[in-house]
Amino acid sequence: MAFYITTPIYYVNAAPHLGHAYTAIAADVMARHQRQRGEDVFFLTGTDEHGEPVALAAEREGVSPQELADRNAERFRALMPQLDVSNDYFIRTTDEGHKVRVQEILQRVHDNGHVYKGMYEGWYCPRCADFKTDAEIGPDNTCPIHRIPLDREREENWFFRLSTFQEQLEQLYDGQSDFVLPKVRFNEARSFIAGGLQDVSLSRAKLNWGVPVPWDPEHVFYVWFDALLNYYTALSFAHDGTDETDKFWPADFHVIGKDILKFHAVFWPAMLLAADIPLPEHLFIHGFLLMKDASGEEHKMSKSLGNVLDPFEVMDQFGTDALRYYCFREVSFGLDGSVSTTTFGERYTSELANEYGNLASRTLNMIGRYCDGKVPDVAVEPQLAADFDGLPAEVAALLDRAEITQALDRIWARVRRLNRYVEEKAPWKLAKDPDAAAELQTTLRSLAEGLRALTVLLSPYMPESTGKLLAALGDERLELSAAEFGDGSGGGSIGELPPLFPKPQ
Ligand code: ME8
Repeated sequence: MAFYITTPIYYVNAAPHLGHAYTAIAADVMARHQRQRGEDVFFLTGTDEHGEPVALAAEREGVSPQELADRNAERFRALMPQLDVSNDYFIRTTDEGHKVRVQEILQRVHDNGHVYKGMYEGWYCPRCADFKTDAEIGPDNTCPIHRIPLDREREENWFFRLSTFQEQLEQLYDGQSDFVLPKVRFNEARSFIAGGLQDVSLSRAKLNWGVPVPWDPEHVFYVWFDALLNYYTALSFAHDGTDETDKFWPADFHVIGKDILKFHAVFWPAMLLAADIPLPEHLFIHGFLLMKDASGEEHKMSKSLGNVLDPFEVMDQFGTDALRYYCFREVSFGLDGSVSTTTFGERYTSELANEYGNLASRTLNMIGRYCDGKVPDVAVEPQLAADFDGLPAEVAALLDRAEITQALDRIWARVRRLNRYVEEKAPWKLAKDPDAAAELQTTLRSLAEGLRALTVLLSPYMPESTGKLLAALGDERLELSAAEFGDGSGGGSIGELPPLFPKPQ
């Protein structure tokens, strides 16, 4: 079965920050989990390079938009392997293959009668590239996201007849309650539609940094339609010479932040309907990572507000896996939540180093010391097995709804369960009692098995450290079925385990 997942494509107006890394890691956890289930996964990320956000930033820096795009796209592309993000392709909207497909599809939308020329007048945020509706305008005509004054725009544009899709979109939402997840965002999109849809600009006459409109080359396409189409166009040219659209479309999940809900939950399905293209299965809309600014107030982390946690610095200090773990443990995926270097350090020490890292090293040390480095070939403890029963299926069901934090919490509860088991059994005491030899063997076999089973489930979250631990446990299978407690066998030799979460530099 094919599974197709995407992140937003990021603006190349500035360098990446933790907010961008966050969505990429989330989609990566889901992609890796689906691969564990044997799905044929296509995972797409990339950069959004046209439109005002990029043209204006280039002007400020005194370089051409293409130069700025080339420089910053490289930084986003390089970020992915550093985050251990396993994307199958990295699309840039300046890719020739993308531009050609955008023109083809939007020409079809035009030919299908969904386009007309008209005059736009209203408020516009050049950073969001968004024509704001009345309900989306902050105090004194400012952008509530970027906190900058909105521009009053008046220009002749090509319009997309969004209003004519009102009923079809209502039917979509009424018929598919998990089209947008979580529920709170579904309701937000549904009420935006119920509020009445107005036609939206499809082209800009004022700008030349974009994909030219084939039937009116003085215009370029409004950047949002060019950008949204990346999810569809990439499949036609990502794998040189093979068009994989039929194999992977419709997408299973678009994972995005709540700032771009309207474009994805309203404009995008309408545009696809207009182009006779099937709709994606699900959108998952996550919240914002917040961080205190210089005055101690909490805001959305964003480059323009200057309150960003630099993912590169964090990874240098604590490692990539720690960053991947922290993002989803600290902030419940879907909600807004605050991050800080203080809570990062705390979780690193108390959870990763103490609860998980120490559990692993203690278990392996005891097997080394008391069992000659071999996992005892005896049956597992039934009581402990019962506490793991159904866990892989539970994790899979949660991740099917992109509930990344809840799935991680379930797994972590088993990390804690194993720690309690060690304390209950106190194998170092059993080792001193010749009558307890069998109990010691059962204990260490069960600990090794529990650790192995939950480590298979943790591997999409922390691919590097889990890989090292599974290698040391002598069983590197990653498929989901291998995550059943009891699926591993005793008798194998354990290997060296390097410190998984050493004291930070
Ligand atoms: O909007 N917390 O690009 P963008 C959580 N090019 N996520 C955050 C975040 C934060 N503080 N800051 C950014 C665009 N993000 C368009 C998208 S898609 C067809 C076009 C993440 O560079 C989050 O995923 O502004 C958000 O939706 C995205 O970055 C916005 O990235």
